[in-house]
Amino acid sequence: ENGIDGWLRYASLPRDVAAGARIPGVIIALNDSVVSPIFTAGRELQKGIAGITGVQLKVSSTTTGNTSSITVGTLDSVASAAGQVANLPELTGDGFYLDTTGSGARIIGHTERGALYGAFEYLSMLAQGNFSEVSYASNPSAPIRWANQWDNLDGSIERGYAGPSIFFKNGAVVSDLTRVSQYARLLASVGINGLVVNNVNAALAANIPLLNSANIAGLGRIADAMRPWGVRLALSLNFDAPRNNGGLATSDPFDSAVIKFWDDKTAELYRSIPDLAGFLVKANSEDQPGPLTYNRTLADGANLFAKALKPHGDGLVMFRAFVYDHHLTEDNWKNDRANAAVDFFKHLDGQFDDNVVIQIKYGPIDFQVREPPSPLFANLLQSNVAIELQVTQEYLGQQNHLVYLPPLWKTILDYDLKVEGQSSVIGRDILTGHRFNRSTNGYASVINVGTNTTWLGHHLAMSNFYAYGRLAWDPLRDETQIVEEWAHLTFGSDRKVIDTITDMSLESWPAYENYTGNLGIQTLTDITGPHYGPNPASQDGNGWGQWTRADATTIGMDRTVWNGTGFSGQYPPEIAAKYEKIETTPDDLLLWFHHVPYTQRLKSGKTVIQHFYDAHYAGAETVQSFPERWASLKGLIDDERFNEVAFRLEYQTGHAIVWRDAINEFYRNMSSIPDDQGRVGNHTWRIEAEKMTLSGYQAVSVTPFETASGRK
Ligand code: BDP
Repeated sequence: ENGIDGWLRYASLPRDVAAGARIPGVIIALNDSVVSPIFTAGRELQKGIAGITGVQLKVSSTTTGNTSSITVGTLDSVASAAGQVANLPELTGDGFYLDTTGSGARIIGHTERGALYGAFEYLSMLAQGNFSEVSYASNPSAPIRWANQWDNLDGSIERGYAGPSIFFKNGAVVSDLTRVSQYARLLASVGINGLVVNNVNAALAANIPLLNSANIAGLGRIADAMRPWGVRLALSLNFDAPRNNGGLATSDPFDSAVIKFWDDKTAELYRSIPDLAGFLVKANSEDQPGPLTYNRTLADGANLFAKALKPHGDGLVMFRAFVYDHHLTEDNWKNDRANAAVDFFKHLDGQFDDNVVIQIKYGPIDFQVREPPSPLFANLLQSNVAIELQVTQEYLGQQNHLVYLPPLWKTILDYDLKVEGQSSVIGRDILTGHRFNRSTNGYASVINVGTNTTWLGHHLAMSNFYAYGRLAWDPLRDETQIVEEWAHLTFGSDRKVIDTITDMSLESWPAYENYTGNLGIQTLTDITGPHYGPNPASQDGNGWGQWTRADATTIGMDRTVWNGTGFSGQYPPEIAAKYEKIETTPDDLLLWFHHVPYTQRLKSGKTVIQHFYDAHYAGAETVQSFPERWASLKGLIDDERFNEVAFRLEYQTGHAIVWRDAINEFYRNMSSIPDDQGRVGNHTWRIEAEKMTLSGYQAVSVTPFETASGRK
């Protein structure tokens, strides 16, 4: 059990449970083309049922007499093989109908991809020992359900924590694409239908050869490997490719040679990838080129690609709203990176072509442990939008820490922005397209799997991948139910195993927030490096704009309209009014919106500084219990995964203490206010290196000082 099958293990059911199985006699998959998701569904059903129940079924592509069958197809193919389907509920998008009443099972997709999703749903039921009779339709909340990989052509992955790329090596597409089809299988099983395979930083020198003919052929092979799973390939583009690859003097989107370059390149891509899903563009941000470089608007840039895609079908331009100046100066009190997305995009609303989608990070800064929702969701009423999440745990422990993310995502998806005074819940109303009548909205998440057999580096991190797909399909789904289901599929039916993993997972994000950055101050990791360990000092005094504005007496960013950066005014009036005042701002975002003394009282009655101290102790204490709770599962799951997870949880307990003490010491040092419990500085549970007998080592001074005791 090395993790390679993720939640698709199809482990055999315990004998007593398997005894209840009603397995039809044959699988009928109504398309025999090997690239069809329906063909794939037939094979997957065969494999899954054999694993789960031990029954080896035949797969046929035509109806076979009277034997009870599992029939999988689209509405048309099922109707022509077995007659009209009566009382079929409404199907939309990649939706499916699953009917297990009677002697067989019928799986009907609104699209071929939908049929495959229905097969996975049926297998998920069986794998959980559920043989009940069901008859229902399930439709996706939105058409765009994509994953993003930040893979570079040299095989490295930006913010990837599980080894090198499964797609690229040494400047080219790898020859063995086995892992790519395995990845596509996992993606398809949770309803993901598009994958951007390369880094958004497409103008990095290493990535410039992406559009040469050998690589376009390689991308075609990747698309071929994913097609049977209904996963379409998309690419991140370098805005300066006309200059870098086309030998032109400019990349100005209005220049006719530039337009021709993109038209020709797009046509060439479609020859290799006939079902290309589209492009992802990071423009004018963090040193990437873009239309502003040529005095054109961001909309002009996005529409350039939209027009190149248009003649070929339904390809989309995912244009990122992550545009900001990373050379901001702190001298001006009003400078605020959080304002950037609305400042750059609001006035362009209505100017994007209909196949452009604005891809918006969940919060206004950058995947922090807690952020308010991006106000851009309330400011684009005439544009397609998608939310951008991160499964890869940049800022959030890099898969060395267990952090189950759906509770964080839910703070955004369940948020009601009350646009124009009407209910505007981000997941339910905005991303579905219902609120502003959009038909091309949805989801993207940076996943960044690598060649490690665990995919993400930590077996337990896979719940985030699984949950991402589930929530993109249905943002109203309950995060507890999702992790229980995932744990059942991944580790088996033992109740203690499921409950322990579920409880630890649900406690993990609040704990991580507690031992990193509290009250909306952001994660407090280093800013210029790997975004991993504690380094609160690095937050200020740089151009990136993730500032805390902490000094000897006060902390927090004043983002009010009346006195601060004006950010709160980017929300609709009701929301803006709430954040404008300290009294109505919830504690967990206090320091996001306000600059206050360390002695400011929270709604809880504690001061800000004492909350910091207490939260850091509480968070670290929660994760100290993880190894012991995990140890109680020994023998209930396989040793290989048991040991690997135990190792990571043990590491997390240690790193949580490093975090706890580093942040507490830093702010005690800065504020000179002692912990009223007398703990800070005492390093409970810690063994100091300088107290050990060191052989072959010597103590040295450490920067930042607070990450070591006694500064050594
Ligand atoms: C930041 C990452 C950087 C990405 C950037 C982005 O640190 O690696 O390139 O976001 O999303 O969080 O473009």
